[in-house]
Amino acid sequence: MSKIILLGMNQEEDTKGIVSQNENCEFIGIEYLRAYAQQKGIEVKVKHPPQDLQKIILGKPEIVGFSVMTSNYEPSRKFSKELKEKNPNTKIIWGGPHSTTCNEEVLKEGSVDYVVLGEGEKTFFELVKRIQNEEDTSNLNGLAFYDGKKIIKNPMPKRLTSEELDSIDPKALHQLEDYSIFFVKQMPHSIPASEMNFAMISGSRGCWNNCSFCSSNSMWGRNIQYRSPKNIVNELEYLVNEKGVNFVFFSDDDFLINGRWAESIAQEVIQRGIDVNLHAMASVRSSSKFNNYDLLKKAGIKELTIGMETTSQKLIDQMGKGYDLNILPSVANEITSHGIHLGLYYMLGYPGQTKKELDTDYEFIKKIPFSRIRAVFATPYPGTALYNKVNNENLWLEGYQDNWSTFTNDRPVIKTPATPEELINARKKVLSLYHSQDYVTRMKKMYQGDAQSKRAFDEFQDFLSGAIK
Ligand code: B12
Ligand code: SF4
Repeated sequence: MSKIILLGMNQEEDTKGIVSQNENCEFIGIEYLRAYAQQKGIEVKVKHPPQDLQKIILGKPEIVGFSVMTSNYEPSRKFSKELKEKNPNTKIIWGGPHSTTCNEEVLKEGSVDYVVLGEGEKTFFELVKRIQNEEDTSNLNGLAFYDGKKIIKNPMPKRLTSEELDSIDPKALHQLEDYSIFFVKQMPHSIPASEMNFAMISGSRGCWNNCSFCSSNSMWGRNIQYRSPKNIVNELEYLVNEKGVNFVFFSDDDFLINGRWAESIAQEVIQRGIDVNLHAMASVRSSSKFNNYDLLKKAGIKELTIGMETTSQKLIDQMGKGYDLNILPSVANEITSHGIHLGLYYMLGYPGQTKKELDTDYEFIKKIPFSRIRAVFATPYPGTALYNKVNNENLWLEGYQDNWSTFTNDRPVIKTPATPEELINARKKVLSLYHSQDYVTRMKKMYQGDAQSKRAFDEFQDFLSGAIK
């Protein structure tokens, strides 16, 4: 058993929920920690999801790190507690968005020794080194811990530079043998989930915006660090050639915010003749300014998912999304006119949302040529303006305040003028657009002559019949 282990636990609640049963992805954050430490001579094992927890306990590891989002807080807490009780000498370190924003609550639980705040590579490496050398850890930037009397929270560390990010070797980053364990079921095109060998690539860190519901900002601030296009494509090439990966999800918050950078990546992919299905996310604003979709299509970008979130201008403004709803149809048509599938992020149940607004959403979305819609219930993640608003105005639905394991996006948790039943029905109604003649005709037109895409569509229809009743 390895002495240092990093874990990404699965969420326990809503595992049958429409969003939650959709995907199983690489926890790229802990892969980065492992790669960075390994390049500096410290061996670390990554397990996501961990298969045999008892085996980990019996192995008496020296250090165990947990990557914690709100949705997997509860299983991470439970296992940390058990681990600490059975192996009091094991040092337990938490990191990730939930640990960063809720570090005090996490440390008060008692089983976590250290919380690493924000970007983790430098702090994690230095912390492990100091633990192993029995050196003082108390002045380490990016660290929160309990000193026996109070919780100490040191300043955030300096972010990794582009050069430092580029220095992480893709071979050290992606060490799994089998990428077929990962899937995204709700991709009705390009490649069936059952045939996916799926990996994540993180080309940049941080986002320019500060949307009220998003915790990206409390992790990274608003400063974006980009890796170089060549370095990103080295990673892609390695995944495709050495690991048999055929589907890659760019986890960048806004892939198109720097259009030149996105174009350079696409040019490099085309020049090297890499054949792979790519997916990226972008904001409505950046995609409205981008004008080289043909290039993206040639490079293998099969879907671009944009952060629409709602179709009420009032709510768009309250969310701080900063786009004009009137541009959305033309952005959507522009993307699809180049043969790129359009994905929509759609959020229901934002404070103040009425049944009438939900009906308007449906009518609006009906006219947008989407291939995929990811419909989630607004969820106030700690560290966000939305969380503060819901707390200050006591907008929690009964039983949900800080009930972290229910924060899966698969159920309403906020009080709105629309009732929870109306929200759930509105989501079903929007998702029923997948069965509409319009949608089926549109998809058939897009996959014409492409047998793999046709299989993807058929498999998606099977998934739908189980997921949306
Ligand atoms: C890509 C992505 C996904 C992917 C992949 C998720 C995955 N398993 O990795 C998909 C689409 C599947 C997804 C799903 C969900 N996601 Co998501 N996702 C992202 C996104 C955009 C990028 C994540 C990423 O790859 N970052 C790049 C890596 C390098 O950073 P990182 O993972 O944060 O890791 C660094 C640090 O956090 C830290 N760190 C992380 N773990 C650890 C552990 C230790 C021990 C240490 C020391 C440090 C450390 O060091 C790492 C390296 O610097 C982020 C937003 C963001 N910008 O981070 C949201 C984000 C992480 N997701 C979020 C949410 C809510 C979800 C869902 C719950 C939503 C849903 N129900 O649909 C699900 C949860 C699924 C699950 N259980 O895995 C939230 C989390 C908020 C919160 N407080 O929990 C985020 C922050 C976005 C937001 N809305 O605010 N997501
Ligand atoms: S644009 Fe996306 S990643 Fe950036 S703050 Fe808004 S929701 Fe978060």
